[in-house]
Order: sequence, then C-alpha cells, then structure tokens
Amino acid sequence: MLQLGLIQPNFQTGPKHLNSFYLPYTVGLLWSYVKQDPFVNENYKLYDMLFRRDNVHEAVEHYKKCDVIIISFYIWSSQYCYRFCDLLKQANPDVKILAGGPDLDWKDKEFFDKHPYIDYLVVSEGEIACTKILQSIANKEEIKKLWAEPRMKDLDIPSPYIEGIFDNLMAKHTDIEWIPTLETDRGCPYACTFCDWGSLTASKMFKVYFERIESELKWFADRKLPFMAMTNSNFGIFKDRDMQIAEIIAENKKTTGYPSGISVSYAKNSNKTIVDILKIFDSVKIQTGFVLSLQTGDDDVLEIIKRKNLKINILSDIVDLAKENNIPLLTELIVGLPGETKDTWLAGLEKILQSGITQLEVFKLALLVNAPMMETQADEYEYKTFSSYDYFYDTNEQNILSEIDQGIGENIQLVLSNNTMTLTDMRYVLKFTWFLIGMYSGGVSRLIADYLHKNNGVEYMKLHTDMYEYFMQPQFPFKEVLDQMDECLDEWVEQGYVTKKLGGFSFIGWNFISCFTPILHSRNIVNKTISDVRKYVEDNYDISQDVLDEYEIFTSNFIKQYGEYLTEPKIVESNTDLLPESTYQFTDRYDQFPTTKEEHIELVVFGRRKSWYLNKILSLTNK
Ligand code: B12
Ligand code: SF4
Repeated sequence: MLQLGLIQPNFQTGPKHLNSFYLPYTVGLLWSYVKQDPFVNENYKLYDMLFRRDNVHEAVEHYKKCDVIIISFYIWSSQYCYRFCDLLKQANPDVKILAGGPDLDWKDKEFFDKHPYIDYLVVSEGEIACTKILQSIANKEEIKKLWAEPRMKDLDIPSPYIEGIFDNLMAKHTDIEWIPTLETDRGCPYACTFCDWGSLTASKMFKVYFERIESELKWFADRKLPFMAMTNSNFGIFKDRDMQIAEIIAENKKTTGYPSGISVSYAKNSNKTIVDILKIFDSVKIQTGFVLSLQTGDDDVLEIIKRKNLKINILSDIVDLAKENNIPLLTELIVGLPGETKDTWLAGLEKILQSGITQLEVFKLALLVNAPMMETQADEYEYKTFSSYDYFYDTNEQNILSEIDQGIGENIQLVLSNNTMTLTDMRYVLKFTWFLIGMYSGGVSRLIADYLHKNNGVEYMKLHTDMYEYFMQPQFPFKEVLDQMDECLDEWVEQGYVTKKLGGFSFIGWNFISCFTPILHSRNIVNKTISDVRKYVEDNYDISQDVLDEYEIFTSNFIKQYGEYLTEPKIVESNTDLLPESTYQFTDRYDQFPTTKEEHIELVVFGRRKSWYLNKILSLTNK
C-alpha cells in the first residue's frame, strides 16, 4: 500500500480564545473522490492530514514516510507549501508531490525549474486529474507533469464529512472549534478583472447534488459546529434551490442552535432573493451581514474592471428591501482600482452613503496570480506594489517575523499607487476612509449625518471631510492615532508588516482601516466622541438643542458598549425630527453578551461585517 499525505495548512482563524481552524475540506474532498476508484482504493492508504501551520521541519519529519503527497496552494498557504515540498523532497527524494489550487502560477513556463520538488501540477478542478495521476503512480507509469482536465459537469462528488475523512482528526483535537466549508455549486458567470474566480475556465456554474448538501448541513449541526464558510460566488443565483438551502440551515439553527454564523458571497443579479434569504437567516439570529460587493462607487472604474452590468449596482432597489427588513447593508470596496482617483473615491462614497448603505469594508487592491488584471492591466495602469505579510484575516502578528525567517511568510502583492491615484492621494484616501468607517459605520455620526443630509442638504463627504480636519486637532485622541498611522504605513510598505502600535493595537494590514471602532471601545471614549461630534455640529450648523440632545441619547443606545448591554428590549421616545417615528425599540442584534472587555473588543473586531457592535433600532409607532 502506498502511504498518502494530505496537506492543506491554514492559520488559526477568528477570535483567539475560540481556537478555530478550517477543516481541510479541499484535500479531504480529493481523497474521498479518488478513493471511489477501486484501483486507487486498493493501492493507497491515508497516512495523515495537515490542517495548520505546524513547524515545517517537524511536519516534514512526520510526512517523510509518505509515498505520495496531495498539497493544496492558496494565497494564504503558498510559501509554507513550497517550503514543505522542498524540504520533504530533500528528506525523501522518492516521494511524489501533486500540487493544485488557485495560487499556482501554472502559466509560467519555468514553473518546474523554479520548483523542481513538485512532480505534478494540476490546473483548476483536481478530482479527475488526481485520480489519473494516482493510478499512474501506482502503475509506475511515466506521465506528464502539467495537468488540466475539462471541468466536471456532473458534480456528483462524495462528501469528505459524510465519508468520515475528518473523524480521526476531530477526535484527536477536541479542543478545536472546527469550521467546515460548504460547497453547493461551482463557478462564477462574471469575469471581474481583479478576481481569479470567474476566469474563463470557471465561468459556467454547476450544482452539487442537493442530497449531499442536506446531509452535510445535518452533519455540521449534529457536531455543533458554530460557524460555516460557503464557497459560492453568487449564493442566491439559483433562487428556489438556494432559498431551500437557507431554510435548511435556519431549521438546523432552530432545532440544534447551530450554526450561529456563516460567511457567504451573495448573487449580484437577484436582489429580492438575497433579501428573502437574509430574512430567513435573520429570523433565527444567524450572524451573516449582507455584503453587497460594489468594489467602487464610480461607473467608469466599474467599466474598467468589468462589473458595470451587475444588478447590484442598482442600489435603490436593494437598499429599500434591506431597510424594510432591518438588515444592515455592508459593501466591500477596493481602493487602488485602475481609473480610481481621490475625487472619484470620495464621490463614490457619497453615492454609497446617500443610497442608504451604512457599513463599509475596504480592501487594498491585491494582485492575484491568475487574475485577468495581472495580464491585461498591470502595465497599462502602472501599478506600484508592495508585499504585505499581514493581509490575511488570520495573520498571527506574533509569528510574522519568525515565519519570514523560515521562508514561509505568506504574502500578497498590494497596490500602493497607480497612474490615477498617487501615493499622496492614496494615503489621504486610506486615512480619511479609516475616519469615515469609524464615525459613520461605527455608529457615532450616523444619526446626525443622516439628519443633516435629509434636512439641511449637507453632503456626507462635506460633513466628514470637515470633521476629519477638525478632529485632527491635538485635543482629540485621533490626531495621535493618525500620526502613528503615518509611521505605520511607512513601515508597512517598507517591510510588509508593522511593529509599531496604532492606537494601542497591533497594526495588522487587513484590519487597520476598520480599527477606529475598536479603539473607541477599548478606550471607553464612545460617549465622549458622541459629545464631541455634537459640539462640532452645534458650532457649525443651524440645529436645535433638542435634536442634538436626542442625537446623543439615541446614539449611545445604538452603539453596543461593554457593560451596557441590552439584555431586554429598551423603548426610547423621539420628540424631535431627528428620526421619523415617535417610539423606537432598541434590542441586541445577536443576544451575545461577553463577560470580559477583551472578548467584547475581539467581537467588535471580528463581528464588524455583521454589525455586531450596533444594536437594532426598530420603529414602533408613527409620529
Ligand atoms: C472559502 C473561501 C474563503 C474562506 C475560507 C478560506 C479558508 N481558509 O479555507 C474565507 C472567506 C475566509 C476566505 C478569505 C480569503 N480569500 Co478566499 N476563497 C474561498 C473560496 C470561495 C472557496 C475556496 C474553497 O475552499 N473551495 C472549495 C475547493 C474544493 O475548491 P477549489 O479551492 O477550487 O479547489 C479545487 C481546485 O483548485 C483543485 N485543487 C485545489 N487544491 C488541490 C491540490 C491538488 C493536489 C490537486 C490535484 C487539485 C487541487 O481541486 C479542487 C477541487 O476541484 C475561493 C473561491 C473559489 N470558489 O475558489 C476564494 C479564494 C480561494 N480566496 C481568495 C482570496 C484572495 C481570499 C482573501 C485573501 C481575500 C481578502 N481580500 O481578504 C481572504 C484571505 C483568507 C485568509 N486566510 O485570511 C482567492 C485566492 C487566490 C489565490 N491566488 O490563492 C480565491 C480563489 C477567490 C478569488 N478572489 O479569486 N476565502
Ligand atoms: S469578483 Fe465575484 S462576481 Fe466577480 S468574477 Fe470574482 S467571484 Fe465572480
């Protein structure tokens, strides 16, 4: 029997105390698929599977007994994987290594010269190629090194969960909170230039069998797995079927209490279905913010990145539906896209806030190895990039240095500037957006900014860019933080990670743009900042004291602050025209009440996409 090792290393994920790891679904799936073949099943035995970034030398020591390795390369694990393969081949020159996954530069003609320790590289889906390669290895046949099989139209793929592939692993690590991955379909019909997903080969969508999904969901709920990652590019695109899947998930939550949270990417063409799905999740308090992936608010930029015709860009439609149902809308934006300037960025933000979207998640543009942008737009737009080692949600800041030293520091190429956004503009955009996210999305300025916009015609960007200048004065804590941000950004670009602190927190690439809110919460200055905003508005706008008083009361109830949790609904009357109705009810969105401040802050950070730190406001009576 040939011994087979499965390698899919991942970072620990989510709040640290949960000790969460993803189950290595991809390699588990490949194994459960290939062993359906009787010949493979007779000739191979599963030796072990690596799911986390164990010390690479120890891992090699353990896996060097293997005859064959199946290893999966994602952007968050590539460097570890290359190093592992290199060391493994040195320790056991006879081992055969099969590599696959989205982070392999298979178009590079020199790939095998650069990585001689890799024996076979599989492009795109791996099930069929993997079966053939394993058969040939067992038969000692000479075969080609680069494989690309046509995509499978019939996704009758076995489930590694149901097949028990992870049973031993889970039994061995009972202290881990496992996160499963659910696949209900494959592919994406679009081809946004920055993304590696909808590239031509993956454009057609195929469905996984419903029975498999149903039993996997039951398996997750039976094992009380609290969180689940879905692989869909467009969940909701298959209206009836995806609604049915959502209903099963909600039913499981109702009967077992699980899952309590999911991450998923929603369809870009069927707004009504998505809201219906979100209502289903919301009715059973499953934590899943509604992410509307606009990427930019500018039409010309949308054209350049090939996202112009997506229905999500018709904002009024979806925002009204979400508002009616009290669902917070989050949009993902990318800063540094081709054609974007400082002015188009600000105008885009204005358009987005005016449409009623309140939550913003902003990424720097990353260049992915197989994304069309790398081939067609990189030269034209003169990107300047830098390597960032801390742009993965799960980056462990304590380990960065030692991982870089060991040659396994995972990194991603981020755009620093391009020919439409200079370095200076980029810096302003990052700092101002940090302020806006903290003030508006974090809930501090929301009610008063909405009021001023509606009643006085004040543009959101006018109010916030002016407030940004005002709050930069030394008497406010933000000045110090923004000065630190300048230093942090310099260090980040120079070495790809930051050792300096930002507002008392470690500066982590993926998180710095949203760290205003955790800073306010950790320093207990939420109410003070609300008062400061009141003072600013009082001094600069013609507005009544009653409205300002009410702004303060409503906002301090709106923001979920440590030690002031709403364990029961709270009724607050409105006697001014700050809000349209006369009676409002405040409730906690998820009934989650941490007992320590540390846990509260962690949830502010990790729950930001789901508006964890904002209470729900429900209007009870008309004025
Ligand atoms: C689930 C998911 C996540 C989850 C969970 C990630 C995790 N740690 O497991 C979350 C939401 C956290 C996430 C986050 C991010 N993700 Co993500 N994510 C995905 C997603 C939707 C599905 C991946 C998956 O598990 N699919 C199921 C498996 C079975 O399918 P597969 O990966 O395609 O694998 C097949 C083939 O590749 C091949 N194969 C894979 N490995 C091997 C090995 C061998 C030997 C063989 C033969 C074949 C083979 O066979 C498999 C079966 O056919 C993909 C998009 C997609 N649909 O591919 C993006 C994707 C993987 N993510 C991507 C990115 C960029 C990110 C982020 C960096 C985004 C960001 N800006 O923050 C973050 C960083 C993650 C981190 N760790 O911090 C990119 C990666 C590009 C790259 N070059 O690697 C992808 C491809 C999406 C994209 N935009 O292009 N992600
Ligand atoms: S960004 Fe989303 S919609 Fe665009 S190609 Fe990628 S997965 Fe598809």
